[in-house]
Amino acid sequence: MADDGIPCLWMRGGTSKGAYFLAGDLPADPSARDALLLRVMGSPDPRQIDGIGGGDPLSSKVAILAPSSRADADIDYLFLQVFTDRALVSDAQPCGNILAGVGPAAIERGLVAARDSTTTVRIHMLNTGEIALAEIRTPGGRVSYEGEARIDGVPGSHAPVALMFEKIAGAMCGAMLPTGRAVDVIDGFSCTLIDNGMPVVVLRAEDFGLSGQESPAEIEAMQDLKKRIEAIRLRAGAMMNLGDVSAASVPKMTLVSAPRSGGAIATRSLIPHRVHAGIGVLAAVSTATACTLPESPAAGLARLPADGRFLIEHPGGVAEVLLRIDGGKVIAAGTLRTARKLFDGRVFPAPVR
Ligand code: NQM
Repeated sequence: MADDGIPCLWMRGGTSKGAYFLAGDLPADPSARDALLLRVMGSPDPRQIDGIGGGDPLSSKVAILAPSSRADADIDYLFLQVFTDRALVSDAQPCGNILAGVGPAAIERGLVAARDSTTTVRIHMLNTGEIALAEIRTPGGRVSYEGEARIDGVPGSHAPVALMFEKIAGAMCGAMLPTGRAVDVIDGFSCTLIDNGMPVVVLRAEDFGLSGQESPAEIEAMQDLKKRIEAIRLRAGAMMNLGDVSAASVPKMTLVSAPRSGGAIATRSLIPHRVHAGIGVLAAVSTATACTLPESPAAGLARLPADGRFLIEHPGGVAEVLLRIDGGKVIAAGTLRTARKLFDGRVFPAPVR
């Protein structure tokens, strides 16, 4: 199948970019599929020069779409992180940014029939088994990417993609607080091990001698800091029921500090070996949720919004997370993203080496 190329949509979803495929266009066997995707993206190679990946975890992502295997969803969506510098493809995390492109891609590929004006797509996220609802603008029954919505980290304005998540607590770790505690101490550092859609370890930046306002490049240059954080991550992964996470892209490590720009909390996120230019969607949901737990190291720093609109400050601006809280518990979460079709064609994987 690869000699003639493989049908592929190249899309921006939120602040990430990825290749969107139909499951039927890829090998059914996961190891054959992953080997092919490494050749599509150009991995392993930090620059991914012989593939379509962008040499960065945020632009080395894959979405695989299929008709839904569940009656309560329209489509199945499998997210795969293709590592840049390692021959590794991981399904061990979801991705809320690439999710923003899934509804438009499903309509473009005829998996979901568009209605006039707006189409709600119910997406079964195979990585976690949870459902997300995406509202797509479809005037005249076609996807429109044009609009007035702005998200930090993306120039210009685009059609809004509203995303709502239900029952995502413990999506990957079995429980929102997999250790049963809102605070744990690892290597002397207080942290919250939390999974409200994405496994995240929330730590105070000041405990590492940081202001929390350092740039991603500054943090990436701090080798000792990265080693200490990786040691905590490996222990946290086991405590979060994720097993040995040495080759996994979760948990994410989020350093929090007091907000500086009117938001709820300021963040710097290691995902886990590069520093995010912003923050992931579901990682932001997990971090916002940690802010609501009085014992969490985040709670003492956070400014909680009265209306559930958490502005999560990050290196590129803010990400807005909407939390619906009932009786002190987060019962639903949402966010606003945008997405855009960048290229529709056939991709030609590098030959087997
Ligand atoms: O947390 C990057 C991204 C992500 C993941 C990462 C994401 C999420 O920004 O839902 O979107 O943390 O690897 O695309």
